[in-house]
Amino acid sequence: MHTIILGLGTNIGNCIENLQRAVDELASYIEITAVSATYITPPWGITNQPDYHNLCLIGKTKLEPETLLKEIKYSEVALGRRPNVRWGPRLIDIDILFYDDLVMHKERLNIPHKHIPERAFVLVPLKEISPEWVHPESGKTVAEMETAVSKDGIKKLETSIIFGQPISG
Ligand code: A4P
Ligand code: MG
Repeated sequence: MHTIILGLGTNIGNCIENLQRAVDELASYIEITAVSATYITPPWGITNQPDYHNLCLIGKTKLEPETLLKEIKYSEVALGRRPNVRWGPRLIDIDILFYDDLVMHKERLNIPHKHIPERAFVLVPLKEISPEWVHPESGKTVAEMETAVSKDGIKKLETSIIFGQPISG
């Protein structure tokens, strides 16, 4: 089994519901072992768009990286994502942040995800669930990277996303 870390973001519609549905969908092919709290974060990249809700999760999977990306892209569409501009508003965005300690740079798949060290919206939730994870290219831990970024405007929400429990009803 491989250990993977995913980053989820949304800034359209009912963001908590979007994240819960995404986690439920991912649980159909990833064994989720930890989910961070949800954080409200200022938009990065294109700044004139609504704030995001972000979280990170850790999971285990047998899927190879390309197959995992394909599944994730299907999931984004199944959850209702429509094509949009790069870094623009989205119903759900699921990024592969890390895959074991793999380093792989291809046109359609970069692991680790390219912008991790610059993004508080990734590092703040990630530090909560995996502070000692080491970036395989820089050798820095998540906690070290998180200390180096501005956390301005980031707020932790009290509502938790439920995972690893039988769906009732
Ligand atoms: N791709 C390459 N590597 C990966 C990877 N590790 N994981 C390719 C997932 N996808 C990867 O992604 C475009 C293509 O990237 C994919 O088809 C895949 O082949 P996309 O999700 O379709 O497009 P995108 O998300 O608009 O582009 P990109 O460059 O992935 O943007 P990001 O980095 O995902 O940024 N601000 C806040 N506060 N919170 C956010 O969550 N998100 C973004 C999107 C911008 N600003 C944000 C947030
Ligand atoms: Mg993306």
